Amino acid sequence: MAERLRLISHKLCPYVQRAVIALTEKSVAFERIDIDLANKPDWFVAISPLGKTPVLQVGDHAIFESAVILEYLEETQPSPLHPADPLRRAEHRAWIEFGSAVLNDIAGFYAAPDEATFKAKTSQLEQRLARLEPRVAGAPWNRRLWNSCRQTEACALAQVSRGTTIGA
Ligand SMILES: N[C@@H](CCC(=O)N[C@@H](CS)C(=O)NCC(=O)O)C(=O)O
Repeated sequence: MAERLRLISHKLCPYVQRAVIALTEKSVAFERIDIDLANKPDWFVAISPLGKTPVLQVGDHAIFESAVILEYLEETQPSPLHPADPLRRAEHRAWIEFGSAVLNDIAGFYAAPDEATFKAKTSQLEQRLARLEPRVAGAPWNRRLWNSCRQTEACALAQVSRGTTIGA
């Protein structure tokens, strides 16, 4: 019998969303448990070496790091998300790594302690998104998604420029 999957999550964590998207695309049943990262439960600290979400519990095993969780799901669940061709698969993996860098940039952007850092992070993020845009422009599913991401980014920028994030 297949092991039950539990995704230890935080409601706002974008790394969790990666795992949720993969599980949803593969139509895999899972239980989601949202925790408070500002007050991490002891059981979570015990299973999460880096103290970060997501963690995927598979029976008695705990898999941490979102990209590793994605690889595990790809190897064990139906409906492959990677292409079969090794070269294209390598490209996918490389862009997943790029996605990790973008998520880290976004975290630095939200957490910028001062205006100079905020400007530097904004510029870095814009450069990353400019690099990404041609890769996603032609794909059938993602024009709407991309537009919504740009809107989210614009909202975040507007929010921060109003001073509701920095120093809040
Ligand atoms: N490299 C990790 C990053 C995960 C991460 O940064 N998660 C954040 C929430 S979005 C977290 O748990 N932060 C809590 C902390 O660092 O104490 C991954 O890809 O899973």
